[in-house]
Amino acid sequence: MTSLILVSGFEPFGGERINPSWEVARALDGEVIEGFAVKAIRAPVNCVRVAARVNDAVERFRPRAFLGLGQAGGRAAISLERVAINLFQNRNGGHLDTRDDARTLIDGAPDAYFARLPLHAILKALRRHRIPASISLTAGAYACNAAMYAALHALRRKPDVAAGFIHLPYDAAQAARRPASPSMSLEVMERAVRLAIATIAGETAAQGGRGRRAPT
Ligand code: PCA
Repeated sequence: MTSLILVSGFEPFGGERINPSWEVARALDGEVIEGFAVKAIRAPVNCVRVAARVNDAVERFRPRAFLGLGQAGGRAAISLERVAINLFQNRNGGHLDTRDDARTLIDGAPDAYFARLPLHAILKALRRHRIPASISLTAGAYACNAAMYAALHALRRKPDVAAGFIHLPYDAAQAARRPASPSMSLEVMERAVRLAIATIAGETAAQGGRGRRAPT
């Protein structure tokens, strides 16, 4: 029996022509990976709007797992995000500056959620396939964090549904315009996300009936 994994990617932003997260999500759309059928959704780069889009998609598709993808230009490796925070600013960069305009994403909701993904198992699978990867302690406070937070919040009463977020580097063509920036080919990123989904599927199958998913 196939289960559905919802995979979100973002539209291009910041003057880019593509966003590797959407390129990977759409490449995998419809594929069945270890019994998980991929349903890709394309999200807007706006914290409030992406949170609503993710929440609607979780309600509509009732997925067995959620994996958000986003572009983290400047990072050299596939980043497996561990934490999503209930804070947003509609500005990329990660620094809370003197304007201090960060706001609560969902009023009354917890300050943070931890990813509910087998992060260490995914990390091992990626390294075994010689793909640079690491676990990241911040998804920032922009639209990617908002997507991850919204998914974990929407699924808070469904602890057996895996949910989390992966940041991807620039793809090689994007980095050609900034030769000092690290990059990765779309093909390798696609392989990485496929491996992550296979690992999530394996863990979900093993989990079956074992109850609450432990944080990794
Ligand atoms: N990256 C941004 C938002 C959309 C995207 O692909 C982020 O890291 O928040």
